[in-house]
Amino acid sequence: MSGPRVMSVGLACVDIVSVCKNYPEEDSDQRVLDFYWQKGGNAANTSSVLSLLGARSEYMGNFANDNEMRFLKEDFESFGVSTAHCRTYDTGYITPTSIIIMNSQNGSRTILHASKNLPEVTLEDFKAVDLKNYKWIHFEGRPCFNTPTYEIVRMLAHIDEYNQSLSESEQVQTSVELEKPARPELDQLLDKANYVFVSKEYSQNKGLNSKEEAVNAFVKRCRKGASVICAWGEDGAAAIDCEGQLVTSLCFPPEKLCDTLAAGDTFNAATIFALTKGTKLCDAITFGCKVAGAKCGMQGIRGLKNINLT
Ligand SMILES: Nc1ncnc2c1ncn2[C@@H]1O[C@H](COP(=O)(O)OP(=O)(O)OP(=O)(O)O)[C@@H](O)[C@H]1O
Ligand SMILES: *[C@@H]1O[C@H](CO)[C@@H](O)[C@H](O)[C@H]1NC(C)=O
Ligand SMILES: *[C@@H]1O[C@H](CO)[C@@H](O)[C@H](O)[C@H]1NC(C)=O
Ligand SMILES: CC(=O)N[C@H]1CO[C@H](CO)[C@@H](O)[C@@H]1O
Repeated sequence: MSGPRVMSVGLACVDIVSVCKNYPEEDSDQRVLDFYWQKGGNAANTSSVLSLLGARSEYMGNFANDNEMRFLKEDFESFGVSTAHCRTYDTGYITPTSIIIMNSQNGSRTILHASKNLPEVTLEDFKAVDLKNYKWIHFEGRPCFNTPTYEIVRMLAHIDEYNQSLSESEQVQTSVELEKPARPELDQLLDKANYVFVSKEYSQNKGLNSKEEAVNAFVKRCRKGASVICAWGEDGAAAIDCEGQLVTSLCFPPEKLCDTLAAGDTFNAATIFALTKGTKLCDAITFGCKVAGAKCGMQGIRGLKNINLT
């Protein structure tokens, strides 16, 4: 595969899904209708979609040394996503796993997260990445656990330092995704990257009630020349470009709505993909909405490999 290399840094986890006829009674015993494992995590999904669209895509995150990790590695491989810079922690760690009980009557999902503090990626690990091989590095806004330093901030500063002496075309572009509202530390990332993706949830939590309100508010906290992008479910997406211009896109509903999980990750991946090709921000978010809309019309994301967008 050729073309620019794109890295997504963040979490990969395993969702173990049991689809049940009804939500089970406590202490009962029954067969399930369906059972499967699925790779999850925002950065993991984003890197997979980038690869499906034709980017040279790499995922960077930490692995535990267990069967779930082997499942994840195989899954990344099946998407053609490199995991060359992932670090494996040997003993005492488990892959973050969610047990999901899906009620087939109404689709309700009961989720049990299991996470034993698999460490976050650190600047020290990230320094092994030869930045000259990458066009774009995307960071999932992760929580800052019990460490005194916020490693994502340090990694972004490291990229800035690298960029400083380079011409614009040689610089590595950076983006961050701020999705989960209950993490005030994510605010620190607003002015640290070139492109900032803020989610609807994240915006609503700050009292912002539309995609336009959101980008107008957040751009004031981004750094000079940065762009802010906000997807808003069926209301499409908005962005403010580096010149302060507001641009919007409608959503592109599929013929039949099938599965909206990971629509946000798909939007982010498709928008980044378009931007790496030099597409203008306005057209990039429209492409993002088209691909995300197509994703909503299919189960999972693999079908994105064959979509034909007009
Ligand atoms: N019902 C829908 N029909 C068509 N497109 C949709 C629909 N919902 C979301 N999208 C598209 O997906 C994009 C991303 O939406 P959004 O971020 O709100 O998804 P989400 O449901 O939060 O996804 P995730 O499950 O990844 O968190 C939107 O900009 C829109 O283009
Ligand atoms: C699904 O049904 C259960 C009761 O069986 C109910 O508690 C739950 O709120 C419902 N969820 C949704 C999403 O409708
Ligand atoms: C990742 O994508 C899968 C579908 O391929 C989905 O089930 C899962 O919820 C997604 N994870 C996130 C964090 O969006
Ligand atoms: C593309 C990009 O993010 N360039 C940044 C590289 O770092 C300098 C600071 O050292 C920023 O000013 C650029 O915006």
